[in-house]
Amino acid sequence: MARDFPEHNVYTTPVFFSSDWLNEYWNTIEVDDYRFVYMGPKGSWTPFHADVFRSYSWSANICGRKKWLLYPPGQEEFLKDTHGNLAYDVTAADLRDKHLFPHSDKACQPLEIIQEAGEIIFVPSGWHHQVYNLEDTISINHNWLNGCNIDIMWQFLQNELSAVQREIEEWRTSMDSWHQHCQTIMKSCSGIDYGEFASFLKIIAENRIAFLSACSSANTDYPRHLSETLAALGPHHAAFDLQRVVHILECLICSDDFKRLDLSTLNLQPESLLQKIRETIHSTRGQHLP
Ligand SMILES: O=C(O)CCC(=O)C(=O)O
Ligand SMILES: [Fe+2]
Repeated sequence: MARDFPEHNVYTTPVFFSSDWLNEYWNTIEVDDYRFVYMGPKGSWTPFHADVFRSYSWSANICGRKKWLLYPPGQEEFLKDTHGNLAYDVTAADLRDKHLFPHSDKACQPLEIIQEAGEIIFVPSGWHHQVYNLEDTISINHNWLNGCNIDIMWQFLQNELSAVQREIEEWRTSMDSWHQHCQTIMKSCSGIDYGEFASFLKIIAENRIAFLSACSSANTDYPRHLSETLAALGPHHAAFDLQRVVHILECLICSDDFKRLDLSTLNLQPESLLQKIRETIHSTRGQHLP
C-alpha cells in the first residue's frame, strides 16, 4: 500500500531505519519489496528463522501483543538436527532428544520479549527468532539492509553458495554448467544469486553517484527529486555508502565463484563501476558539502 498509494502517506519511517538499500533496489526494479503486514489470530505463531539475506527488521504492533524468542547469531548452530536442519519450534520437546538435536544443550536461553500495541521491536542482523501472537495481532514490518550490515549479507550469500555446492558436489566434474547451476539453485532457495547481488550494488552505487554529483555541481538546487531519503541522510552518508559498496565489490570480484560467472547478460562491468565510485568519492573529499 505504501508503494502503490504514496499519496496516502500511511506511515513514515524513523530516520534511524531509513537507510534501506533492500527496498530501494526492489523499488527500482519494480519487482516487489520487503515491507509486510502480519495479521494473526491469538495463538498463531511464526516458526524459528532468521530474516531474508540476514537483513535487519523492525516490526510495529498496530494492535494486539506478541511474544518474541530471540537467539544471538551463532546459537542456531546448536539448534539444528542431525541433518543440519534448523528446529521448526525451539520450544518443542524433541529439542531435548540427544539423537535428534545433538547440540541443543549448548544453546543459551533465548531473550524473551513481550511487545505491546504501539511498540516497535528492532531485530538485529542474523538473530534467529520465533514469534507468537498472544492476542489477535496486526503488525507492520520492514526488512532492510544498508552500509552497516551489507557485509553480513555478503557472508550469508557465500555460506548459501557453499551449502548448495556441498549438496550437488558429486556432479561437479560431470556437468559443464555446474557452477551456473549452483547459482540457479542458490537463487531459488535464497532469493538472489551473485549476478543479481552485483546488480543490486550497482543500483545502490549509481543512485549515490547521481546524488553526490548533483550536490556538488554548480546547480545549487538541492536534489530532492533524486530521492527524499538520500537528501534526508545527506551527502556524507551517501559517501559512506559508496565506501561500503567499494569494499563489498572488491570482495565479490576476488571471489573465484564470481570470476567464473558469465556477466554478459547483466550489463555490468564491476571494474569500471569500481573506478567510477572511486572517482566520485575522491572528488567529494575536500568539498564543502551541504
Ligand atoms: O510477527 C511475526 O509473526 C513474525 C515477524 C518476524 O519474523 C519479523 O519481523 O522478522
Ligand atoms: Fe523474522
